[in-house]
Formats: sequence, C-alpha cells, structure tokens
Amino acid sequence: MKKTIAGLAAFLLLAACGPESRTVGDLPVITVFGEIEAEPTRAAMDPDVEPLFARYGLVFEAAAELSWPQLAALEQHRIDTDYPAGGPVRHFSGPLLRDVLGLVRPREEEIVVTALDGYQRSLARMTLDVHDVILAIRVDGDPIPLGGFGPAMIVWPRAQDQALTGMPDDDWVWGVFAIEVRAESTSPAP
Ligand SMILES: Nc1nc2c(c(=O)[nH]1)N[C@H]1C(S)=C(S)[C@@H](COP(=O)(O)O)O[C@H]1N2
Ligand SMILES: [Mo]
Repeated sequence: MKKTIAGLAAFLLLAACGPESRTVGDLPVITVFGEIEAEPTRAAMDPDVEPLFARYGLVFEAAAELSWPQLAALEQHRIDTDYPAGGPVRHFSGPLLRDVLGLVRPREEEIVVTALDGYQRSLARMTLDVHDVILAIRVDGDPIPLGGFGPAMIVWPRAQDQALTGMPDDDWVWGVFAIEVRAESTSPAP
C-alpha cells in the first residue's frame, strides 16, 4: 500500500512537471522571433491576451522563449561601466548578446530589441561580434527587477573597448523583453 501511494505521488509529481506546466522560475523573460532556426517554444502571438506584444506590433506565428535561468546558465561576463554616461560605475553581468542569439540561431543579420516601455533599437549582428556587448541580467550582483532596468539590459563595454569610448546611451536598452531577427533593412532611396 505504501509503495502504491509512493508510486502515485511520483506519478503526480511527474505529471505536474510535464512539458505543459511551468513554474515561476521558468517564466520566459525574453521572446525571440523572426528569422531563427531554433525550435519554437510557443505558438502565434494572440492579441486578445498579449496586449503588450500587440501594442508594439510584435506579431509572430511562432517564437523561442528564454527564461532567466537559461540566460544565467550561459557564460557570464562582467562589465564595470558608467551608466548613464558619465554617471556612477555599476557592475553589470550577464551573457554576451551573441551567445544569447546563439541559442536561437539567427538566419538574418539585424536584430530589433523592444523594451517594456516600447523603446526600440535595431542592431547589426556584426556589431555584436566585434564588441563584447552583454545582455545584463544582474546589476551590482543582484538580478535586475522589473521596474528597474529588468528583466534584462543591453550593456556595452564602453570603458574597456576603445572603439566605444564616449558612445551615447541610445543603444543601452533596459527593460528588454522581445528580440526580433530580421533581414537588414535597406535605407530608403534619397
Ligand atoms: N527601455 C528604454 N531604454 C532606454 C531608453 C528608453 O527610453 N527606454 N532611452 C535610452 C537613451 S536615449 C538614454 S540617453 C538612456 C537614458 O534614458 P532615460 O534617461 O530616458 O532613462 O537610456 C537608453 N535606454
Ligand atoms: Mo539619450
């Protein structure tokens, strides 16, 4: 009898941890969509229940989601740098942005990063190969909360990489929650 109950408990535990269930710790923090090779982990954007994606025009048929632990499992890099520019030096850490993209295997050369407040920047993947840009998930050692720079922030090694000396803060995007991979947009004819 004891064995049966133990067996049942084990079965229920397994069932609860099946692929359909998620714990808070596995909650996706970054949704990557567009021209990626990775197996999708979710279906199409649903405007009825995903108002933030809808508001910012982030429409997709499928996407790969990345959780905080997945980002933390990649090799972590630390960047000590001023932010905002000329302000206090903070200690940011997280995976290289190119390693994050490595998880989803981009097929195209441009990424468009969208933040919780709708701020959006596009970056060439080549730039991320040349400079050790990170997707910071910790600042001064602590996970970055929502309402602060979280869930993740693009941080550049401007104090370490001479080519970045004096760069402005425009491409330092905090509150990153979505990344689209797409073909590089050609500039409009003059
Ligand atoms: N999510 C988000 N990130 C952002 C911005 C923003 O408006 N939203 N502004 C950028 C710019 S242009 C600068 S100068 C710095 C600081 O912007 P802030 O002073 O408006 O926060 O953050 C950068 N990252
Ligand atoms: Mo700015």
